Amino acid sequence: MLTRKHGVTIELWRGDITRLEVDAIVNAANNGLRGGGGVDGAIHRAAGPELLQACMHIGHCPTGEVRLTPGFRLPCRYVFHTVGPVWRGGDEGEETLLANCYRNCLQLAAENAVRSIAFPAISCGVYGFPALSAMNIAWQQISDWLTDQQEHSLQRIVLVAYDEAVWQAGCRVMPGIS
Ligand code: AR6
Repeated sequence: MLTRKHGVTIELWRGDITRLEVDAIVNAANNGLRGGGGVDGAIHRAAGPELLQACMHIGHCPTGEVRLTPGFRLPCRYVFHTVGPVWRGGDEGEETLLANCYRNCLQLAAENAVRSIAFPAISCGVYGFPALSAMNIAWQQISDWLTDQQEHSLQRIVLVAYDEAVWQAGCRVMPGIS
């Protein structure tokens, strides 16, 4: 499923993010950048042990922020490690923190001349964020960011739906071709 905004192609794609040939993929990491399960585990397995070494060198990443490493054995050039919020019912700033993840990744992409970037559904697995609300935030942030930016390098943004709940939520949130 695909749409366009300000000349940028935005896709909802079903599959494993580690297989995508894009300039940068986003990892849904933890504050310690120590690897883990879910998409984090898949990215570390595909990238090889150098990725964990690079993450350990960086150390810590606050929730909502992002840190960059090379992609090592992945087909992408960069991995953007962002830390989504743990869902605690919605009264602890979770929506703002998730929005920060998307905005900070887009900003980092522009700073590194990234033309294509793929996002997993940050926080929608172990961290328990409701998929529909998370996909709404993702779409809103991408849309607002593209509207705000006069000039940037991005040509393609992929929202990766790995599970059915995220796919269904993405289909509801993404507008048709415009
Ligand atoms: N490609 C794309 N998306 C995936 C893949 C994949 N290979 N594997 C899982 N997903 P999660 P979180 C989806 O739990 O909720 C880790 O242990 C998955 O279906 O990976 O942000 C970290 O170290 C879900 O929709 O991330 C942290 O401790 C989405 O990715 C913690 O989990 C996010 O699920 C972060 O939790």
